[in-house]
Amino acid sequence: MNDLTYPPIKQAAWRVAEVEALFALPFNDLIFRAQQVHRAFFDANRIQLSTLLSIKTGGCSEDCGYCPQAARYDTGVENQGLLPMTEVLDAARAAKAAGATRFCMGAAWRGPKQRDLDPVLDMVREVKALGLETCATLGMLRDGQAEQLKAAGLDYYNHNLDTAPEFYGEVITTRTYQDRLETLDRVRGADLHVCCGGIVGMGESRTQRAGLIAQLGNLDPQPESVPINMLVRVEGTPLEETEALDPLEFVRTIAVARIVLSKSNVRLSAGRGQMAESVQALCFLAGANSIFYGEKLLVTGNPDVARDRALLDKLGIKAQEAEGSLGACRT
Ligand code: SAM
Ligand code: DTB
Ligand code: SF4
Repeated sequence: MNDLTYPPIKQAAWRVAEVEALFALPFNDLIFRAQQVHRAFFDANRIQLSTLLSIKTGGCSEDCGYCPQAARYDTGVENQGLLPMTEVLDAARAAKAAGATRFCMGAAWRGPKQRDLDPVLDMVREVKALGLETCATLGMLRDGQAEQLKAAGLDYYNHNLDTAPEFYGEVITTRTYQDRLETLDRVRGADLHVCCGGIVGMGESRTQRAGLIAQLGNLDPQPESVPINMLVRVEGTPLEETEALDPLEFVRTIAVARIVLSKSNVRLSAGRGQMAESVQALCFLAGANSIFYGEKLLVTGNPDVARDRALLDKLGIKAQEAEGSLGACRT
């Protein structure tokens, strides 16, 4: 059994039952433990800001039940081919000027073909040259592709496990859990930083939320960055009518992620647009130390920059600055 007290001593793999035991703690005890872990590894009043840009939108062949960009669901998303370099660089410059330290380029692909990857490599080079950390999320990678991204200057690759293995088949059938693990292996093998998390509020059970976090915690090494997304329920997707997750259960999920993934940046990701500021503040208290920053996620909305700045000011939270931002999660 893992020691649930401070300091966290983790020798063996996380078992789902251990992670569930964290979820079952009284709320105040859970948050207290998450704060202790958070403060052992991070400045508790500093967060990292990542800005997303959809560089290729819609028309995706996959069937991810949450996703507005899957071609098979009628969600009103307008398909758009790969953006020209100038638009990507304008967005990256604006993100940097607004205070983001990382720029994440997302593409609605099952995975990139070589002819898709070549222009993305150029984008990575140019965005990196602006002095931003670079991240890409392009779907499944084949042998050699992660190395090409690394050589172009990519810092992070985002590829999510999304949910527990036991619930996964209810949400996605066009790629397996194992496919995802293999892409993560390729990313790690190319010495890229791994950004890997999931989505909650898709109708999974608490045990399955614990299952997702156990999976993430047992990646070896653990991912440097862990996005925890609250499902954005988009009209036309199979998950549009899913019952909303209790916000306090979301806060618990963040706290458990913080305890299990003690040295990772835990990102309070999609869903902030629909989330009360008080709930976001509880997420920061529970150990979230990163957000998506900027008016848009990929195709859905996110709080605007002025609103986020005001919230951070109210909480006395400072944005991480560009230099040294990799250090905090590489200890
Ligand atoms: N197409 C690539 C892939 O799926 O690997 C990369 C982009 S995809 C949109 C990146 C991630 O966004 C998904 O793995 C999922 O975790 C998250 N996501 C997509 N739609 C979402 C939604 N409606 N609510 C919350 N998260 C979502
Ligand atoms: C992640 O975990 N969340 C981001 C990013 N990685 C690519 C995407 C969230 C997407 C939310 C719905 C949308 O706008 O498409
Ligand atoms: Fe395609 Fe990615 Fe959306 Fe799945 S999550 S449908 S792979 S864009």
